Amino acid sequence: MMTLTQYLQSHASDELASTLGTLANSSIAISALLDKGALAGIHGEAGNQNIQGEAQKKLDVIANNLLLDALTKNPHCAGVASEELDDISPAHDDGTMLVTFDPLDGSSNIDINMTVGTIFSILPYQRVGSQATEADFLQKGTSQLAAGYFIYGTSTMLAMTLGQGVVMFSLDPTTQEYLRIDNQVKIDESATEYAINASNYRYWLDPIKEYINGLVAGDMGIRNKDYNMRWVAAMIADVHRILIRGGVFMYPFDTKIAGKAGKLRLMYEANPMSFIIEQAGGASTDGVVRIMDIQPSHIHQRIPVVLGAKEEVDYVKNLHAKAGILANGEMA
Ligand code: AFP
Repeated sequence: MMTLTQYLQSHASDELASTLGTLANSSIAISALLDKGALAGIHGEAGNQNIQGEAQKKLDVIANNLLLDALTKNPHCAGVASEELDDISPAHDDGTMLVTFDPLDGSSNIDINMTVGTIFSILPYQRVGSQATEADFLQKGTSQLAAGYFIYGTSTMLAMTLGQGVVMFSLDPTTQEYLRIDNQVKIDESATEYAINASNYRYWLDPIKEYINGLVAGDMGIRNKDYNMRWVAAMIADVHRILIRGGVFMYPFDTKIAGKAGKLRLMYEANPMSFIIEQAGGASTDGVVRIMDIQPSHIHQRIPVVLGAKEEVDYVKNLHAKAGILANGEMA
């Protein structure tokens, strides 16, 4: 079986391969800590809040520091931005890569022994020779050189794209090496499974209410077929399920918290996952426009997300268009 190192040697530039290698090594360390669990003292709160105002779990902080430390030591890395840190961290002025990451997506799952993961996105650095600033990171998702996630589930896996399809690896616990298990991950255009946090129903806009009403009605409603529902509360796990057996995932615009356009972060969650999903044949939108075409306005920007099976994503987009929604919930 092909190892990740062998794959990167033949598919990526030296700089990209080295950056991805650093991410992979950090993921192996995070995976080992998760395996030890309570015995490694990683459960519970760290006692701080991140920039998003969310309580940080101990392992959030540990994983963040591990990645930050390893990436800023990599000479190819010009700067790093983490979901957990207020500001970006400049690294090597001569580096050619910028890395954004969510060190532990789904961190509320740690204490209940359920799936979490690390999401990453690699962007080109355009001002080699100068110190990286936040503005350098504000590139559209279409600029990504690579994106992916490490999922710490019943086994540790990596799903990744370099812009030529999606490839999946599994961590061999004996050799501590990632081995390729799938070279052509594909998502069906149609779906019978959806993922949404339905407790937010009363805060959604009408097109999402109408869409979910149709799915819940199953073969007695407008969609004329039954749908199943799953919600792991870790985007990483919901996206992984979609890559394996299809479906659609949503964290749509809601009015729960004034001024917040959805919950998920454009640079750490939405863009990397959109790159993966599109490269596997799926689609991704904020309800109105393609997520990877959105010009980021700031590093911690939030965005509504609907991604997965193309037919379902198009259906949701049509409902938004019919209702005259222009962008992020604005009415025509
Ligand atoms: P945490 O990393 O703070 O647990 O958030 C995970 C997440 O951003 C995303 O991975 C989930 O899909 C979503 O939040 C779950 O949100 P709800 O708790 O509102 O269901």
